[in-house]
Amino acid sequence: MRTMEISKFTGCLLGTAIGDSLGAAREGSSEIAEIREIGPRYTDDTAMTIGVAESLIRCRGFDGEEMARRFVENFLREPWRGYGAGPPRIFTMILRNGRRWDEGLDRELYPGGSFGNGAAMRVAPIGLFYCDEPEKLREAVCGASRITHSHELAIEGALLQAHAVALAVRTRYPDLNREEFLTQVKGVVRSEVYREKLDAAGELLDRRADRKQVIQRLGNGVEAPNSVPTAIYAFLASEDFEEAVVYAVSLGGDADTIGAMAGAIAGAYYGVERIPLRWRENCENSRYLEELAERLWEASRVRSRGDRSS
Ligand code: RVK
Ligand code: MG
Ligand code: MG
Repeated sequence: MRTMEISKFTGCLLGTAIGDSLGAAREGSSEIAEIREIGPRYTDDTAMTIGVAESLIRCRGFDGEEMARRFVENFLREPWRGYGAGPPRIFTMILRNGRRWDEGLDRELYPGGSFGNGAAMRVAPIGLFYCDEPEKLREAVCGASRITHSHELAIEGALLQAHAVALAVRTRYPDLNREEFLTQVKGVVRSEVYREKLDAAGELLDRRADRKQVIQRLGNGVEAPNSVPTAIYAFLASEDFEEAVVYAVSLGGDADTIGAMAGAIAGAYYGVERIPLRWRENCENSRYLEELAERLWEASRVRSRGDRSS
């Protein structure tokens, strides 16, 4: 059990970095045959995923103030990771102006807050950590999103992605039932836009649609509703890890992020040993990501043991 769970946690974090690096290296190509090698660097998606994992480990669960501090510190160390427009401005408000993490600071940048995919792209460690506690998962995802993304659509996108990761961890390879997976994640969303997208994903899976139709119906943009369902679809439309991330990246648009999210779900289902060795060896910081996955798994076990004994 231990070995399988750690393999899934590791697959998820490495899968994020690999999908991200593959998308970052894509350079406009949409020909599947040309998308084979990952780039030397991952981007903000993985950098922020690392911040979420580090914070969960250190606090043995979600702590908004500490997670925001981790985001700021990691950003200051590597500001060149290709962050979205909003988060660095929010980090400045926290750092220089002493603003609190839970003030909904993104509402000062976007009317109603940001619905970018930045909350969903980094949420995978929460899906891992709370994989068998849906209520705690929801609470942590909402809190972690609000640091930079308080728009309902960004939060729902992050919830959907976190639940997809949690479900992928709980689904033993090769037992995936694609229809059942889609039905279960659909149960998490409340807004019409996500329900419609997930319904469309089911129809597209049934008729083995081409990429043009997939992009048209699901989207490939930087907005959460135009990328989270697309990443879930890429996972479900594929037969192995490699196909899932290559397909996700081939859809273009926000390729690093759709690649990262598809990679997180696929890695959590297939486990690290089913990720091609050449990618595992060439992925930036892979040793640290592996170590982080193991520590996250240990922290999640300690926490659930603590819950049972209290
Ligand atoms: C560079 C109108 C809105 C909006 C609103 C749009 C990295 C804006 C990663 C904004 C990801 C963009 C990506 C991103 C993650 C959001 N009205 N437009 N209310 N809310 N947008 O700034 O962390 O690549 O066009 O919050 O979500 O790889 O520029 O950043 O691809 O979404 O950035 O939203 O970005 P932000 P983010
Ligand atoms: Mg990025
Ligand atoms: Mg991106």
